[in-house]
Amino acid sequence: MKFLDQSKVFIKSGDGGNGCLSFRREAFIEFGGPDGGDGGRGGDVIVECVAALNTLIDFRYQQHFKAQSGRPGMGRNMSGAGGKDIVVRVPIGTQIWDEEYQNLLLDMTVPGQRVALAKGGDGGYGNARFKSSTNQAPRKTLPGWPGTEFWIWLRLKLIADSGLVGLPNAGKSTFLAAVTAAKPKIADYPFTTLHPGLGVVRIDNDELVLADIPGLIEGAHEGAGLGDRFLGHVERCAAILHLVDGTGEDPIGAWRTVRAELEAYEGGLAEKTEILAISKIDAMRDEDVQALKDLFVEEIGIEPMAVSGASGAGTRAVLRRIMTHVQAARTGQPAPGEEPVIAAGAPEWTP
Ligand SMILES: Nc1nc2c(ncn2[C@@H]2O[C@H](COP(=O)(O)OP(=O)(O)OP(=O)(O)O)[C@@H](O)[C@H]2O)c(=O)[nH]1
Ligand SMILES: [Mg+2]
Repeated sequence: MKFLDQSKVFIKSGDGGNGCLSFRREAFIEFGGPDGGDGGRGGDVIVECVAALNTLIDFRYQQHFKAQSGRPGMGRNMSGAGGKDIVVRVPIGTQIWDEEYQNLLLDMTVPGQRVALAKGGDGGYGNARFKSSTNQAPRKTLPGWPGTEFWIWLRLKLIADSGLVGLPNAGKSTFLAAVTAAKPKIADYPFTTLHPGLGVVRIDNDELVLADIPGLIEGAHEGAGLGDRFLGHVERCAAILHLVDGTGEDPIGAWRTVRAELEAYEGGLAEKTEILAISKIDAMRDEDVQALKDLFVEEIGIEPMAVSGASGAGTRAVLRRIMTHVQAARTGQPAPGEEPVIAAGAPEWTP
């Protein structure tokens, strides 16, 4: 799937309605007068930042956003109705650039943030406005002011919904490659991944952004290996997927090492929901996978899931579980039936 992270969009605010030319004429009323009302204001084009979106994919189907024009004024001093605003909903992290891609107009970073990008034109005056002592019957009205129109670029810097953590060689990049269209470098040596990579996972008609983070090793918070400087990319994640190589020598120790680094990192990562999964299960016997699961339960009180990026086994279940957390985070509700895996009551351990 090709991932769209920028889109060109045409916006136009509503024209103002024309002012009205009208005179009061009623039986038995001797002196009518001008009573043409003003035109209504045109609608604005409003950009709104929405937490429930994470791609610009919708702009592939709609590139034109036009607000409604104001209605003309009417007799009896009635103003025309204002035009309806149109709202362009964009994901968090969307930047809005001018047509030439030279000037950053807006940076949409806070859910609920709303900015009127193009104001609607004002309505024109009706002739009632032009009545004066010297002109009791003005025939002058003003047309509505036109709205503004221009092209903009939307550019989305992806923000990960979930991040992959683990020791080097845990199989993080292989997992990302298995579940997204991303093509990270994969190799049998530590620190293959030098920079975070992102991919979009499509599952059950929804999508989420998954980040592959360079491996952590003991002392990463002090700069060992590639350090923990990339963990900032997962600070806003709804859940962390922690992969532990099931074929490794000491999976429990591997888990502890990475946990210790997450705890030492001061971005609140330790409090995030962690989904723990044993990786590379295609290279393990079923009974060994089960024995390792049991060992995790015994040692740290957590039952891990089991996946293989190589064969795809277990990936769907893991993604579904991540998705429940992502959806919950988007709606602000706790994930159904899910407690954070690292619950407050989890057994103590010393790294
Ligand atoms: N059998 C098997 N091998 C795997 C699996 N996932 C990864 N590997 C192998 O493990 C090695 C490391 O895989 P990567 O995906 O590069 O690991 P990583 O966690 O991204 O490593 P770093 O980027 O160095 O942190 C490679 O040789 C992979 O082929 C798997 O599910 N099954
Ligand atoms: Mg990697």
